[in-house]
Amino acid sequence: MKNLLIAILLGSTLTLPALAAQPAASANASAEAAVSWSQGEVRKVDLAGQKITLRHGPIQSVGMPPMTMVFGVREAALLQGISVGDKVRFQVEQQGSQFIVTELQAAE
Ligand SMILES: [Cu+2]
Repeated sequence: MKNLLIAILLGSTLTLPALAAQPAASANASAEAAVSWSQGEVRKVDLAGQKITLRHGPIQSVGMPPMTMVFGVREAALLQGISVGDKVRFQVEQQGSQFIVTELQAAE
C-alpha cells in the first residue's frame, strides 16, 4: 500500500513537467514569432524603404535556415540607432510571402 502511494507520487512528479512543457513548445511553433528571437548581423539599413538586410541565423518561428536577405520592418522606429555591422536580435512574422521584422534590438 505504501509502495503504491510512492509510485503514484513519483509518477505524478515525473509526468507533470512533461505535460506542462508540451503546450508551450507547440504554441511557440505555431505562433507568429511570438517569443522566439533570432540572431543576425546588419548588412544594410533602408530607412526610407523601411527595410533591413540581415545576415541571419536560423529563424525557428518561420522555419528559415541561415542566409542573408531583406526584411520589411514593422515600423521605421525599430531602425533607429541600428547601423551596418551591428549584431542584432530580432523577431520575424510571415505575412503572405513577406517576412517582417517585428522586434529588433542591438545584441551583445
Ligand atoms: Cu532568411
